[in-house]
Amino acid sequence: MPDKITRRTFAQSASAAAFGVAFGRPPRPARVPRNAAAEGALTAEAPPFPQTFLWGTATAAYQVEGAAAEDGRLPSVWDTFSHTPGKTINAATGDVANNHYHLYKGDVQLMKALGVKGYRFSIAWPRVFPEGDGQPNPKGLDFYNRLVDELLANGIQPFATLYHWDLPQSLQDRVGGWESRDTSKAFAEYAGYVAKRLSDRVKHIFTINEFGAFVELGYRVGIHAPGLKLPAGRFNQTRHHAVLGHGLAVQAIHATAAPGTKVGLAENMTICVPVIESKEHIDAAVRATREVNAPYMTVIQEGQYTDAYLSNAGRDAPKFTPDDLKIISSPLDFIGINIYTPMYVRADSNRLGFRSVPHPPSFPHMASPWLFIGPEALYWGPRHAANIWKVKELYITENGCSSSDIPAADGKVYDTDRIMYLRNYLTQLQRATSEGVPVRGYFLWSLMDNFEWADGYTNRFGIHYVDYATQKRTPKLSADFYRDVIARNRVV
Ligand code: PNW
Repeated sequence: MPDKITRRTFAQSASAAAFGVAFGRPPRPARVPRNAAAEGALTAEAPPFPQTFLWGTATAAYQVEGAAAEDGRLPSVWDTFSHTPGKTINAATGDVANNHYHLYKGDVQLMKALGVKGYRFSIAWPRVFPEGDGQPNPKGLDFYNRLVDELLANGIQPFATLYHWDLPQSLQDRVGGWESRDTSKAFAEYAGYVAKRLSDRVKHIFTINEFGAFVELGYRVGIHAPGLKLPAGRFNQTRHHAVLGHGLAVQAIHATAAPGTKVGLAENMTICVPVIESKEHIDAAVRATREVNAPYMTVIQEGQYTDAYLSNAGRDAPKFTPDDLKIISSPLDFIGINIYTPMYVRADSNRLGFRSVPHPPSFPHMASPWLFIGPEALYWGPRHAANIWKVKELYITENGCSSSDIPAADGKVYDTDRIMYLRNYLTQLQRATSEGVPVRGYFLWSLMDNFEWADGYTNRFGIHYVDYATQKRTPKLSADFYRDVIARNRVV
């Protein structure tokens, strides 16, 4: 009888055991499992994160807010770029995005349901200073007053980023954006203005998000706003003005903010992972970390461009004064690192003492082709920062991944690949905290699907699915996973 065969086949299969299904036998009485492998039992608990560990989620203004022309906001370089034919997939723009500008209260409730204690969002410079400098627009800042109050009323700490790539278009037009020192100065003015008005409630302020993305992709590769492909000399000067803007902003914030306000940055520094965890390769990864991050994190931490960076650039090296370097390396209260993917490094007898090892074609990645899966990045990133630069307070300011995210018949997204990614990365983060690496919190990118820059709305990074036609948000399976991680303060 087919029925019998089916039963026997199932009874022998591992999946039946896993589901606790007992065919043809009376159910066993409930019992306390003796070991973790017992049917239906929870596995042995993973070790916990520190008790005060801060779990959070992150978004950025242009990716979620919409309301692009409301309450006095003027265009940013991303409005211009996304409205230029051919620059984003399906000509997507952030005109409406997730309409977070109007739906923020519901979005705060999504966070509350997850149990997060921190929210990292960014402030749109062109809402606060529509032309970048000159006249401020108090109505624009009011949105962030409302958002911050709503977060605090729900027990969620606000972590504000001042620059997540939406440079006021007027500054691009008038002075060439970050190609000019005038933009660095305007940024500091804006930073001081915001810090003065929000720091009674916002205790952590990030200056700039990801030099390593917006400068490189926007001014050299040309696939992000403002879409330029500058020659090396002008490009290196642009890099310099970006870190200078950061340093000037740190000083402006410290000068104007309420006592106790902490200032940092959120950088996607290249995470150098030793190919094998042996002394020679670990030493090589340390050397590589300083060198490959020379134009941004290293100069910010050390107040010097590395010799190799300057000599490689030769005549194209940035022009700077000793005073610039002092400003750039203004002491920070903490640093944030955005971590998605590793760069593997091995020891080498060349001049630099290391070599990067490219990913072989079969190396697995998530839906975004650049997002290679390397969980150890979440261990080595903070460990290198703490060891090399003696950083005392660290946050993982972004980590997460894209997935195909196709809703099932019941409307839910069963993103087991995202859970696989998060579970493995978080295991490595726990390894770091258990060794005493001072990581104080983790912000999952992202709270919800959003405008993924040049990829438009095609690559989804959220743990809530967004139906853009209705603006309905639905928790994915990964949101259930993250809620459990937070509740139990350990990897589940
Ligand atoms: C970060 N890469 O960007 C940004 O901070 C977010 O705004 C963005 O949505 C998120 O990561 C996901 O992409 C990156 O090509 C963009 O390696 C590109 C890269 C890395 C990060």
